[in-house]
Amino acid sequence: AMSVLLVACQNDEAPATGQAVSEVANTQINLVPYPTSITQSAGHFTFSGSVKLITDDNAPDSAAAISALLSQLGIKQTENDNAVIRLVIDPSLTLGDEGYQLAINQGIEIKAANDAGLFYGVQSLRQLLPAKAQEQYVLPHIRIEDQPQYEWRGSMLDVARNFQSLDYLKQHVERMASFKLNKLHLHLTDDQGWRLEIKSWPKLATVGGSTQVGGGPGGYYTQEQMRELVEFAAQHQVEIIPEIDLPGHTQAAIASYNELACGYVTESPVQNQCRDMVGEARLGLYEGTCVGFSALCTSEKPDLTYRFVEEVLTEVAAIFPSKYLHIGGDEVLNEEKTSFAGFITQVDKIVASLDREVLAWEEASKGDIRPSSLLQLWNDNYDIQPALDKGIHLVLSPCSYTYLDHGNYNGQPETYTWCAKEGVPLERVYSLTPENYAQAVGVEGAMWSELVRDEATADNRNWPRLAAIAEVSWTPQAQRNYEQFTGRLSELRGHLDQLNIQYHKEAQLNWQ
Ligand code: TNX
Repeated sequence: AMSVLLVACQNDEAPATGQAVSEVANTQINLVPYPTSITQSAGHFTFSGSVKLITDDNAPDSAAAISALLSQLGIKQTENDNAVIRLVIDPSLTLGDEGYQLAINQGIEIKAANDAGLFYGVQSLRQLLPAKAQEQYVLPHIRIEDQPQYEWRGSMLDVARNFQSLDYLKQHVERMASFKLNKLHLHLTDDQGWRLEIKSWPKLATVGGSTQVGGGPGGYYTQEQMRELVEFAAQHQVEIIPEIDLPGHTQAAIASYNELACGYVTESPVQNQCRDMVGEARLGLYEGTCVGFSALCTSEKPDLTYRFVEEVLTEVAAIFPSKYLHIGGDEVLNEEKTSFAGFITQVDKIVASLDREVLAWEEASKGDIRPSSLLQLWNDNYDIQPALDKGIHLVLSPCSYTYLDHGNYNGQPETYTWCAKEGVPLERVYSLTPENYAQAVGVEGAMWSELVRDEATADNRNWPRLAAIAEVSWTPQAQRNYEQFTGRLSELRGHLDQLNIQYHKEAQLNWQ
């Protein structure tokens, strides 16, 4: 009772900055993604260099997150402080698996039914507080109730075309978490690189991982490193979704084990400059950017092919605890070599035997996969209806809204334009309306990396557009408004700086 009284006294003080209370009551609340409901009332809560922090023993991730936030701002934790921040698990809350309630009044209290919800409450508090340490913090009296509309709020990194360091992946996880994104899809294998150690097929990594687009050293992750990432991500409420792209996009595997290939390539790859890929199959490493030419030789060598797939996926499942294993399935131009539909059906059986579900690109709808599978939609006009009729749900990555390897603006150098001639600007990303798609579980931004050679470029392509992906997947349509979104996001520039993000200096956010 004593401390409650002290807290109350502290909050009756006028803010040192001298604003009138009525002004504070109208504070613009710069949260991205925008929460379900905000109720602001007159008054403010003020604290300075220290707080008393009470966390919940059953919620280690949110406890770590709030401690990290306080130490970032140089706010000390003291036992008998008047200012109290409290995180409490309250199983009676009905805000879903990820929802939370954040109340700022006599102090700060975050409630949720579990650690994930509390963690997201902390992320909101992080955005309400200034990016950098200040002498005094003044927060409006506010009550936020919040929960996501969609369970899948994803970011895909293509680490196959160009390798990214483990440290960069961890950084990316932290940045995602601060915008409440929760699925990091790693495109681990492709023609230009195999990035995951597989102990039963060791050359996949040592040979298949030894280069990248344009040449260069490539690289791969050991299983131990990936386990470390999985754990780190879980502490940030991010699930790692591994993708092993099959049966096409497999040149790195073929270069490692030539016997996986048929002798020749029949279909010509889509792009004109790739016509000469037809003919005798390549057996070496590939550093170009053609797609669709490589394939496992399922039709002629089923035993070898399925043994390969089963041994690889068994190791993958042992590293990554995700419910879904992404098996690729995109852009196979030599369908008869791979017996494409039958192959997908068979791989689903392998995945089922591992107690997992299939996630695959939309073309995999040609196979007979379980209704519990997910398909990732990428062509804006693909006929996915037959899969929907089976009960299959969708991860939405329609390329003209979510392909972040396309330009932030019309004509941005080193970007693709095949899906959208004028690029995929922030406003375009924000205009995606997942509510218009049946059976969607959420949205994912895809950052293919043929043209992304370094971390600065990866950051530039992902940010700030991933913030729009976060809002369209978290916030219901009735509460989305581009003008307000840019107003809020624009104010969070310092927070992006704090995360060392080398974002695109978006003109619509006045970030020049
Ligand atoms: C298509 S979309 C691909 C990738 C490329 C990308 C480039 C899809 C499932 N596959 O292999 O990297 O275009 O934008």
